[in-house]
Amino acid sequence: MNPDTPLQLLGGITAREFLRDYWQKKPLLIRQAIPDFESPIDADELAGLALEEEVESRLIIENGERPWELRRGPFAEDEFSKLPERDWTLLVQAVDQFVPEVSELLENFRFLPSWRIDDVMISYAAPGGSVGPHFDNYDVFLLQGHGKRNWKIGQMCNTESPLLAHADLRILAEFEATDEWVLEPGDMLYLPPRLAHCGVAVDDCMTYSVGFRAPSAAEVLTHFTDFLSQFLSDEERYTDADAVPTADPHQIQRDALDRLKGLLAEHMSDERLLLTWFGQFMTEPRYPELVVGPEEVEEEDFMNELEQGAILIRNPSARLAWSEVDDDLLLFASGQSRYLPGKLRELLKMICAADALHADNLGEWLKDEDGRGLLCELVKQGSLGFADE
Ligand SMILES: [Mn+2]
Repeated sequence: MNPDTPLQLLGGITAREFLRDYWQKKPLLIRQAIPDFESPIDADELAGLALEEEVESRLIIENGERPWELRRGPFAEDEFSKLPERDWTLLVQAVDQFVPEVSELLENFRFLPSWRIDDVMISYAAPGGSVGPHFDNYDVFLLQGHGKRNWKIGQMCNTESPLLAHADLRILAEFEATDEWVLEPGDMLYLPPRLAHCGVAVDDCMTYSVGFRAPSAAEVLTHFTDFLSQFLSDEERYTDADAVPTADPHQIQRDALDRLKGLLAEHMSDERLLLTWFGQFMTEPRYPELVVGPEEVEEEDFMNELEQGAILIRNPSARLAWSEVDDDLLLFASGQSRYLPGKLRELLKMICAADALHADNLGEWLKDEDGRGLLCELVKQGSLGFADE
C-alpha cells in the first residue's frame, strides 16, 4: 500500500498525513469514509450473536433497574422484547471473528499494522441510546453503519478524571463538549486515546468501532519479565565481586544500584527475546478457546486435500504477524512463535496477508519441504483451517 495515495477512508488525505497529524493526537471526522456504506449485518443478526455463549456482549440501559444498568450476555431471546422503547444500547465485541463480511471491513485499515487492531465491536442503540460520556485508553474509528448517531467530543482525560460512582462502567462525571456532529451511514470519526466522547442514537442506529490494542507500560514490564525469567537460571544473581569497603555498612551505596542497573540492562536489551515476547503477546487471540488445533494432521493428507482443490483460510480468531532478526524470520501465530529460514519470506508474507491459500497461489511453495511443513503446522495449531465447501 502506497502511504502517499490519498484515501477516501481518510477523507482524501494520505496515510502518511493521517499518521503525522491525527493518529494518537487529535480527532478526525470523515464524511462518507465508505460511501453508501451498508451494514453487512442487521440489528436482528447482531442480537442473535448476543445469544451465543462464545460471544461477548453487554446491554446498557440508561434508566433500567438503576441508572446505567449493565447486563452481560449471553442473553435470552425474550430479554430483548422486554426492553424499553428507548435509551438502551447493545454492544457486541469482536464481531469480525464471527461475521466474515465484518472482518473484510478491516482491509480498509491496512495502512496501520494489523497486529495493532484489536477487534470490531458493533453497537446497536434504540433512539436516545448511549453508554454515557467516557474515554477509552485506545484509538478507535467509529464508523456509522445504520441510522444516525450524534457524537460529542470533549476534553482529554486521564486516570484522575472524575467518574460517576458505578461498579462497572467508567462514566465521566464532567464532560465539556467541544464539538458535535451527527454521523450518517458511511461517516466515520477517528478518536485518539483518552479523548472524552459521548454518542447518542438519534434513531435506531448501529455503529462499528474498530478498536486497537496497545499494552500498558505495566503490562509490558510484567509480561516481558515473566517471559524472560523462564530463560534465567537460579544461579544468576546480584553479584558484587568488585566490592570495596564502605564507610557505613547500613547504607545502600550508589555502586549497588549501578550493578542492579547492569543486570537489568543486560537482559532487557536482548532484542531477540524482546521481539519474540512482543510478537507472541500482540498475536495472543482475544478468545484463545476459539483457536484450538484439530486432531493430528498428516502432511500427506494435508497435501492431498490441497491438490484436490481445498482452500485454506485463517481461523477468524487467529492473529498472525511476522518479523525478522539478523538473518532469521519469525512467524507469530496466535501467541506462539517460530523461527524460519530466510527463504520462506514471501510465503510468510502471503500467509499473513492472503484471505485464502490454495494449490494455485501456493504454487512452488508446496514443493518446498519447509514451506509444506509450516503450512501443516499452522493447521495443526488451529491458526489455519480448510474452508468448508
Ligand atoms: Mn468509546
